[in-house]
Amino acid sequence: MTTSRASWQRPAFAGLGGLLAGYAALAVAELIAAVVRPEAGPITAVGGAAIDRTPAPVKDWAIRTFGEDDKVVLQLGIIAVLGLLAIALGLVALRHRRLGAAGVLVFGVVGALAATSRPDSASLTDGLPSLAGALAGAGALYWQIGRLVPRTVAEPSGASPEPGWDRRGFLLSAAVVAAASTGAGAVGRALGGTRTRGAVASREAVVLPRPASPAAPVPRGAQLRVAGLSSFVTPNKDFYRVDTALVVPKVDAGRWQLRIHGRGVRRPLTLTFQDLLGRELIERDITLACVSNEVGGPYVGNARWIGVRLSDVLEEAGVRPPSRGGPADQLVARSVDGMTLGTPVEDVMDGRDALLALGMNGEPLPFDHGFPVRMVVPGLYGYVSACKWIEDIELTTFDAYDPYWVKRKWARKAPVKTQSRIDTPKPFARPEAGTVVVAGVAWAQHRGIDRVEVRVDDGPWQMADLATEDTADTWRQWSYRWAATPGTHTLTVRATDRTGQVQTERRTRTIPDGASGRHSVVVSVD
Ligand SMILES: Nc1nc2c(c(=O)[nH]1)N[C@H]1C(S)=C(S)[C@@H](COP(=O)(O)O)O[C@H]1N2
Ligand SMILES: [Mo]
Repeated sequence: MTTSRASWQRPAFAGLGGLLAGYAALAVAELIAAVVRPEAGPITAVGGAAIDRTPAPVKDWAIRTFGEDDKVVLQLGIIAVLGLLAIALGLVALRHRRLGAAGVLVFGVVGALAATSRPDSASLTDGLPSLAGALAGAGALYWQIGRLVPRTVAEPSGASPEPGWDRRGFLLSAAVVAAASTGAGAVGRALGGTRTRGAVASREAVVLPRPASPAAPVPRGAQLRVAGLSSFVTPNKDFYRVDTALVVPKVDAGRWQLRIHGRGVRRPLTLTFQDLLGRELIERDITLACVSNEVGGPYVGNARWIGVRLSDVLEEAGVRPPSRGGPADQLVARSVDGMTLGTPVEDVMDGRDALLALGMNGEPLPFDHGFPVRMVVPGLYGYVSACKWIEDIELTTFDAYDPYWVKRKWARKAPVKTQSRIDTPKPFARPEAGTVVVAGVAWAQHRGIDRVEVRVDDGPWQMADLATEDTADTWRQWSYRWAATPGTHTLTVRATDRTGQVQTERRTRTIPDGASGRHSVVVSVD
């Protein structure tokens, strides 16, 4: 009675069994990861390991193509590949049951290696989630496929034995695997939820004290009224996010500590969040920019930060900059997720307002932007200064240590390049002939913007109107009233900083120390 079963059914069921085994593996792995460490889950670990190994040009391409969705795309990609491999292993298992199960284990080992190789991986226990998941997956596969193996049914009549397989048995085992995996996944998520609840509660409990040194109000003239122009202060929800974290670290401020140690540190310090809240706080407007920002790109934003002056803390620890005989020229900041960023000690102690920031635009730092504490240094790209979720500062030298991005071919030192961007009109806009307001932003943090000019096609450079400057550490809006004539035109912008440096025309890639060149926009005037 079982021989008439359509021949496609066994392979189809084997594929389904493979998929469910993969599901079981991931669900059990995530459950164990919720106990061990959320970042040690296989998708996060493999994704993170992939990010660590992605060559800079590919990473740049991904950021360009997928923007801030790059992480979602990566994770969906991993899941899709794992799904296909799981189906394949199901089919292998149909022929060689042990081999299929062993294949699942191999993936477990790969996941475990990825997890323990991450920079934030403190111990071998990070391999546990993948290994446990693989064991569960291998077991689930072996068991389900067992139902698909033909049994030799002895016929009472003595006729030739009829091969049969247990369709109901398979469907039952598949249902059990699916239900158990869903249950494991749900428990894992619930456990993960309690972990993050403490961090969320600690953030909600933060009351930012009044800064001893408040920022002056933003001058009224700093914000031009032009539709389509970036707002002078970037709201937190719109602030760009660039980091390698597939799971945003949720740190409980009550347990957070920052250690300051290393070469030339005469008094090593360990500071709690309360310690920082109790210190003299300063408030500053600082524009942050990413080295991966293309000319005209979106990875730049301006916020009002509250925090402790980093140089105050360093001086208390007995640190002297190289210019005053200090032995350390590099400050390496390390985050809870193992990221390392290296900043020149000279820069953070030269009088600029380098911050250990606790607040952003009037609220505690959002988790995405580094709660509870991050660094912000005016004038330096984020990857050499703006460590989010910071927990350790080590004084060392540039000779002795290369941080994360430098190991990946980015420059050791990276001051922000003078840049400008046209926000409006947008590329390929079709404005009406007549007066068209061209406007945008320009930045040269810590030097300040002195002049912005606009050129139409190959015409002469025309002076744009500058908005009032807030500080030399912030970007500056500009506008230009263009008498637009019908036809297709190219608008180009260039800025000059207060050192007299004109934004170069020379186009470079973002690697190794930031894109240069001028932003232009093509429009056709009706
Ligand atoms: N822990 C950690 N801090 C980090 C990064 C990171 O990947 N991990 N990325 C840096 C980079 S490249 C930039 S440009 C800024 C971006 O800060 P934002 O996401 O708050 O805009 O954070 C910096 N700090
Ligand atoms: Mo960046």
